[in-house]
Amino acid sequence: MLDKRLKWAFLVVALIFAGLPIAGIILDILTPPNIEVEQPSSEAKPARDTTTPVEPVKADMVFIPAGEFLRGYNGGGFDEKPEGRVMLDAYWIDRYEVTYGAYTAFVTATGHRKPVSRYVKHFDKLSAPTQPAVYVSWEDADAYCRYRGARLPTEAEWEKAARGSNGLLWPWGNQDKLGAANTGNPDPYEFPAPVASFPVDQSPYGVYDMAGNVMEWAADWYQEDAYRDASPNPKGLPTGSFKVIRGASWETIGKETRLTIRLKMVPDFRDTTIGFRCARSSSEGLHHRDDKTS
Ligand SMILES: [Ca+2]
Ligand SMILES: [Ca+2]
Repeated sequence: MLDKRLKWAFLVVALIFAGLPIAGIILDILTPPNIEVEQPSSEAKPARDTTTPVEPVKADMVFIPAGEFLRGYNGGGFDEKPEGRVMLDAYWIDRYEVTYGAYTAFVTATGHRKPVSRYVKHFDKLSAPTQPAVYVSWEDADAYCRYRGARLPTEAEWEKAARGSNGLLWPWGNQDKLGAANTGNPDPYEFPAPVASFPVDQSPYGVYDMAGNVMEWAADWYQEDAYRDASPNPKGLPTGSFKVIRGASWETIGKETRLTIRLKMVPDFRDTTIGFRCARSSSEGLHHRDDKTS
């Protein structure tokens, strides 16, 4: 009797095992196609790394020590004469032209007017975050620098930062060099280049794009015979009709790109060839690295 039950039990088990592969095939058909369900991870990453700034060019300022520099050029135009040594206190100046990215952040934060109008052509070629801000009036530039706790450089500060203390005519020396700065002469950029794209256009103090890229507003009212007065820390007249513009631009054609050339423009003028950088007196907040040890 027991023997018979064992035989039955064995038969049932054998039938079950034999049926498994068939059941597997049937189940396989009934199972929907392979769909991977994303498992929530405890180490989920944010969509964007918020610690990385969108603006890749930092507001880096260069320290210009106190001392004399050679201002003007006797071989130049009437307003570049006479050349002479002028004393300046220490100051800081932006290593780069103010970028479109930095200026846009200022516009967003303050509601200041945008650097564009229906008269601006090729805006898409002028508005990358690392390109210099253009189409800014003197007042716009002044407002941006104040927002940053800085100010526009005086004409003398701009000139010393560009030429060094011994009066170079270009940041790299006393001879013009085609393609060394972004001008309208042959070079790889038809429009403003991202700041510091021309390593040769770097002054003895390491300030970029003083020869080219965009022309730059200075703080002073333009005065034709300003260089006759060799007083220290010149700031120009208290009022006037035109503000000073220095340096050449991506549209400047020909040899008139030397650093001593002085231009003037009404302060509310805006153009895609004009940008700016900011400065700050050494007593206005920042301290030179060496000051820490003294
Ligand atoms: Ca060019
Ligand atoms: Ca420039």
